[in-house]
Amino acid sequence: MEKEKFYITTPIYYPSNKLTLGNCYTTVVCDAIARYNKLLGKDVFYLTGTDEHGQKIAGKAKDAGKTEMEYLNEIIADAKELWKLLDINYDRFIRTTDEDHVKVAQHVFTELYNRGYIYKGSYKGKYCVPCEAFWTESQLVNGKCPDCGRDVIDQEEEAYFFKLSQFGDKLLDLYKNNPEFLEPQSRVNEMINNFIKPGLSDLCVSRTSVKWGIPVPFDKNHTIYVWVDALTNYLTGVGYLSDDKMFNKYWPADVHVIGKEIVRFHAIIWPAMLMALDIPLPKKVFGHGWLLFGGDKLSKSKEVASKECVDPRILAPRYTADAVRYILLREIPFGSDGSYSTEGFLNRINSDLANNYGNLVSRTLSMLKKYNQSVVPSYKDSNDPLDKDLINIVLTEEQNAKNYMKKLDSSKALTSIFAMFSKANKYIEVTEPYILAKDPSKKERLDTVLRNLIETIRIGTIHLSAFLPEVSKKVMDILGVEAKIGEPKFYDMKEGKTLENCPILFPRLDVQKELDELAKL
Ligand code: ME8
Repeated sequence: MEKEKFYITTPIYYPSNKLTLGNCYTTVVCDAIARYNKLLGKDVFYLTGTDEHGQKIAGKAKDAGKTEMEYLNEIIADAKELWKLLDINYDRFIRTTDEDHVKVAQHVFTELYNRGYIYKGSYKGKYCVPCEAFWTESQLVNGKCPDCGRDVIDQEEEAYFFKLSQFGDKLLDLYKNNPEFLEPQSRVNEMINNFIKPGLSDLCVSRTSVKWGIPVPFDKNHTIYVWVDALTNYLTGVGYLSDDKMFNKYWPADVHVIGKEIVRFHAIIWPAMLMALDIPLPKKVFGHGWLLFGGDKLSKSKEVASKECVDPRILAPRYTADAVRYILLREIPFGSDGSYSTEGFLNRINSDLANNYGNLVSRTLSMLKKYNQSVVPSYKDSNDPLDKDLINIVLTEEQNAKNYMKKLDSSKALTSIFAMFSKANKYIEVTEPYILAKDPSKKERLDTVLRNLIETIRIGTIHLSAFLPEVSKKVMDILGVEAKIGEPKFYDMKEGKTLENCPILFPRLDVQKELDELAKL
């Protein structure tokens, strides 16, 4: 039987500077969703990459005394290193300077023009001469250029426009008929009230003043507006124009995961472009909230004012990729904003990873070694309410985790998985295997208790492997189980198998000492 496909994308990030922990957030969330869908047996394609055109990048390269490509290649190399460091398992890293992408962006532009959706007009705006950039009135800061703070002048240039104004009703129908197209629901109201109801204007989609861009193929004085160029990456990434078989398999995307500030590009401009091209629309756009640092959104151009350590290049080697992934996935209720603090991060490592999960695995395996020579024991179906309660919670939370992941909610799914581990730790306290071990007549009961613990670790860890791949792999290797979510089944371990002992998974941290050391870095 052919596997069900699942195509997921992150935004393509601006490589104007090194990527931030904010960019890591979306990439880690998408990685966990991609891995989870693989566990469910789907054929997954995960696309991420970089959005490399525009005046800002050209300016940055110039300031650094480099060509655009030299400047970009360094940042892209760093981004790829970062994704390796965080165990990101993407299928393609797309760059908008890739040859196949340039072709797609040019084809899309020409096709929209041939179909009568793009026309030539003139663009009036506020222009900053030194920055060579147009701004709208609302982008200006105290009437000056938001980038350099200098005066701007009124300027007019010849430009192409996309007939976005024709799509208001079609977009309203789309949101109405497909309530799952844009989530969370609050973003739909934002789009309708802030953009569609006031009336959509035609969109300027070419510039003569921006040189670092993809040329309009039939009018080489113009370059294609960066957002039109950028959005088409989602088509290029799965073989549009280059590999029909691949494109027909993966398109339409199952979900574009993006930050809430770029929802209007994905939920208004992008579907309008696709409708004009007669290409099926993505099934879902999910606009998540922001990771806040001391109340502020972190961005590439802004240093974090507080003394938080927010560099994943420091945090991941020091505390493991899994720990960084965990805090990003767990701390922000999906769809809303959430605050990051280093102290919160370190406390979570201690409470959830070391005390809850790490402790459960190490206690269980050391009891198994001590009381059963590390051999997986048989079990006896009992009517013991303690067993029933444990099994019931594990199977219920497993189903909850699956349901949450269907809604892309890794934060809640992790809460469910960790609820299994907490329950198992409590189960140790109430069943007291260390007391049972003292009485040879209780051997059968001891075996069942140990077996129940191992099965709980097995089930929880398989789910956990989408979120924390490194530590889960260690544990799954010890148990000798495959990373696969099948039909729910509590007893599934091979009896009689000898399990190796487990190294300490997450050492407990001295939070104050770590904070002091991080502050010195
Ligand atoms: O917007 N919290 O690129 P970009 C959560 N090139 N997510 C954050 C975040 C934070 N503090 N900071 C960044 C662009 N992000 C365009 C996209 S797509 C066709 C073109 C994440 O480098 C979040 O996903 O500014 C946000 O939408 C994205 O990075 C912005 O990345």
